[in-house]
Amino acid sequence: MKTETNRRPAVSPSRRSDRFLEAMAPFDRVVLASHINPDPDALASMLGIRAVLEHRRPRLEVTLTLDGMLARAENRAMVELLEIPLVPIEDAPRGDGVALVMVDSQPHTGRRASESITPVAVLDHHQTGGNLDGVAFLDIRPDMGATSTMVAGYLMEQSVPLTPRLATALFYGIESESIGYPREAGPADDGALVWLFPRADKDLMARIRNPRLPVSYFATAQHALANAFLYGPLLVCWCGQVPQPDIIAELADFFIRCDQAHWVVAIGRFQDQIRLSLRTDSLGTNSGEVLRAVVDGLGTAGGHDKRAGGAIPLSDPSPEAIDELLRLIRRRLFEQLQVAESPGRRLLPASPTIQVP
Ligand SMILES: [Mn+2]
Repeated sequence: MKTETNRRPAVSPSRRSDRFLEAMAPFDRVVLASHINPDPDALASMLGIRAVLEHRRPRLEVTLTLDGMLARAENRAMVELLEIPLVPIEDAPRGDGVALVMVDSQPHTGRRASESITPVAVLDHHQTGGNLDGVAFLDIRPDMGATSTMVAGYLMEQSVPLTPRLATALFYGIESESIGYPREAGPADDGALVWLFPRADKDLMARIRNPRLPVSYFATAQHALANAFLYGPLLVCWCGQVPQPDIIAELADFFIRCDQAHWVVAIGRFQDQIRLSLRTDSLGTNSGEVLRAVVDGLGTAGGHDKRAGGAIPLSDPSPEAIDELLRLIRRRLFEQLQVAESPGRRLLPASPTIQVP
């Protein structure tokens, strides 16, 4: 009698989480990785996938990794308060029997420090156009507002018991990803938020949302306010040398609420890179594509409808070279956004200072 034990079943399991677990079956270790400088969605997604794996494969070893740094104070608070154990990506186990699972990111999109290993599984909600050759399991759903929403679905499907910390992480992962107006979230995200909220630790959540901020945060905000310029509907702010890279995105989110601006580009220097964040106040334009065109040949960029980020390595860090680069970026922005060339005007006059009262 012919055995068929080595053949895949004629009908694959229909639930995504079952197919994900099937892809993990040959492995005894799993390394979870995300994009560089992980955000709450990336961190929560790793935590959630670990919970799915630990529930269904208790003897599996699962490692969560950190690529780059925890930049935002909120992200550092999340990792500390929820006790998320992160191993630097370069120290993670590798080799035979180890499956790399990538969440909230895709291979070869410029969002990672190294691409030396092809993942076995990729879960993401971005339209980043990664190179997915050789990836056994794919779950990429651009209609989802957060990878955490997809992972919450896996937890529900697999009846994984939800700890308050995991619920807090996933709730914050979705919330922080869908903040602002118009919202980039849909019914699935809202359904997940409704499921998670009663189970989350609201005190921990409040502490994560409101971490203490260093003075350098306010200094960068001051620099950006003093160096914000309007070119028609485009607001460009120069943040200067920044203490951590995510503050550029934070300031872009701050300025897009300005009633004079429909587009915001925040630009700053972090180490040997120029970082950019692009925001728009309406849906229907692909910010990621706009920013990719702006940095074409200079660096990398990616993003969603309303929000995009990019980086340009500085080959020449002299002030003249940086000025030249900024002029080029501005010209390309005008072109991409069809904004007429104009000299630009300062958003704010110089701020008067008073004596220490
Ligand atoms: Mn995300």
